Amino acid sequence: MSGTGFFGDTAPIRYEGPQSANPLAYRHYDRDKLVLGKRMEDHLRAAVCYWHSFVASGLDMFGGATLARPWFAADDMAHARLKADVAFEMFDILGLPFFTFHDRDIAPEGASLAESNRNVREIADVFARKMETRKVRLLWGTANLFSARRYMAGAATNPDPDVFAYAAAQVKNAIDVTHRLGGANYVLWGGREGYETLLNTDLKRELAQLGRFLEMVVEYKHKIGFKGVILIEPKPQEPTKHQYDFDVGNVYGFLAANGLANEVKVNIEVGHAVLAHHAFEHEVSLAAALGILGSVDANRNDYQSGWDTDQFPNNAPELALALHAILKFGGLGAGGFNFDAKIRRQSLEPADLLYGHIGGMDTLARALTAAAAMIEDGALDRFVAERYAGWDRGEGAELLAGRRGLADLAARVERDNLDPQPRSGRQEYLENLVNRYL
Ligand code: XUL
Ligand code: CO
Repeated sequence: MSGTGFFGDTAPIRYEGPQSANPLAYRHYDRDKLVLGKRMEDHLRAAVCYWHSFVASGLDMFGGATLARPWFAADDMAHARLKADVAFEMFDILGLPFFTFHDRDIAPEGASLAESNRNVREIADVFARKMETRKVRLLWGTANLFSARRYMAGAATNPDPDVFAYAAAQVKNAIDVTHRLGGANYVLWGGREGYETLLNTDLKRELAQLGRFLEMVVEYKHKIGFKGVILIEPKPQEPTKHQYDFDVGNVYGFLAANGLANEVKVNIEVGHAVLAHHAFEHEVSLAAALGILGSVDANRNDYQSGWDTDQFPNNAPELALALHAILKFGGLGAGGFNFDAKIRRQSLEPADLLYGHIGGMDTLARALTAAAAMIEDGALDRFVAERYAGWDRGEGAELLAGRRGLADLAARVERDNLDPQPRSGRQEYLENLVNRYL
């Protein structure tokens, strides 16, 4: 037993292969294994997230905390340090390459924003020291602009410009800290950037405020030389009735309208896609097509309750289709797979945190392996390429290049008596093909 002793004498989790019955071993996640010429670890760039693992207490809408953690005893700096110690012990045990956090996850709120920001910087110093002797890196940092009462009517989209200013001061500090820790990205999730009712909401103003806020974030990033990617995380609703960053399509429109489509990408969460009535692979494919695919918040939702349940991923077929889209796009670049996932409120033991992450990693590894097989075999991609081949040559290519107009086409169709014959879309054949890789 070493350090805080929270995880007892648990040894670092190792890859033991699919036959292993050891619940504290990876059965599919083999970090050094080459997949399409790249290490599994470098494909997935998995991150442990601070809030679900070290802040969530098991509280739900009907009941209070169920998880007893030694660092819950007081909301002060000493307990924030203890929490950091345990967090890094878990990073060591899991051997995952990244972590993520909100400012409020890591340090207590002070009597003023100056004090709160100072607390965050102090714990970031603790992180920096721990990172000197470890390989673990920061995938992204973010600011919590949704829990405090002051943000109940929004942060950037608040009717009161003082709340906008307060949020800006908090975000500046969070970007500074992310920069200082070498973060690969910075995330903005607008949980309160929306409305409860249009009866009290000036939608046009709020969208303009949100645009200006994002512009300020991008300006500041360049000013300090932060090289990480700015990411927006779409979510349609919850906590508010409607959130402006509804889904990938909405975020793209917002970025394009504000001239920021080349500056900002998206962090796509599986459960949020489900809440927006999209398949996860739809959101990933759309972001890839629009050139804004940034990172992934890996989890799964309970399809029955319809809530944002943030469960650990265990649906390899669902993730395999998204990973196929990601591999076709050329990978996530600076992004990765952050486990925006928490253990259930009856999962009381420290080991439950490990089981959640181990299962999540094995699910991602299985999905990656299946997606790589789809790419290597090439049958799926060949089918689609063949289906659209007409657009690569002759009149199809001329059309896209803008060298034909309505009148040209009308003349040609009538002259040649054109009568296009439909071809099978072969959905069942393709579904069977996908099942061969899983
Ligand atoms: C909330 C959510 C957040 C963001 C970061 O649904 O996903 O935890 O990932 O603020
Ligand atoms: Co998330």
